[in-house]
Amino acid sequence: MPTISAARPYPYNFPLERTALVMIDMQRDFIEPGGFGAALGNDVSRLTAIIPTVARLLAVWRKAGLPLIHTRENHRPDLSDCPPAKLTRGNSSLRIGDPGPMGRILVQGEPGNDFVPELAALPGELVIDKPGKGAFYATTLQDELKARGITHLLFGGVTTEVCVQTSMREANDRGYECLLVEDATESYFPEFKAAAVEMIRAQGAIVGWTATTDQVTAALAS
Ligand code: C5J
Repeated sequence: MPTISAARPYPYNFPLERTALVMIDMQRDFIEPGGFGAALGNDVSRLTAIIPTVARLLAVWRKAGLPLIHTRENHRPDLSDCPPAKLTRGNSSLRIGDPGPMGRILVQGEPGNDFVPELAALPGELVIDKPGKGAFYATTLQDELKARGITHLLFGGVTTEVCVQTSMREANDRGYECLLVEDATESYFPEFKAAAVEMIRAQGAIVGWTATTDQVTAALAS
């Protein structure tokens, strides 16, 4: 079984046949100017900067032939799956469902809702559309993981303290052994990312472990 010896707070073992990588919301709506993230007043450049690292992680994972799951935060075109509290929240004139430069904000099928081109899902890879911040809420993710016998999950994606951390906590509560790939995730706020990474691995991995893309790569090569 591969081990990431340098994982924090202590080494992380993952059985290859029971481990999946979950890449959270690497969508144009969060990462490119003109999307939901930018509409909320965020500078997206921190998120754009991790695209090459995430692409490297995906390439290593695919080469190893391991299951890769991508998520997208979005809503049906009639917004029937969007709670009013989410719809009215925000500090911008552009809200979920409104037309923006990349189509309707956070709506399924719109150009902005797609993955950034460098990180597109390949045929055969599972894509989970999720109406919430967590990847388990109102989705088939847990059934899909059970069907594949998955017990260990590595996480990357955006944003660290919102959809990534929420999904990781949901997974941890469901009994999955979770690890956050810390340079394959990012936040609009560096201090929030730093705090989330610390919270996850604090108290003896209370939510899970953390490691870098290089450390994951080295463990897979060994
Ligand atoms: C947010 C996400 N930040 N994917 N979504 O609204 O983290």
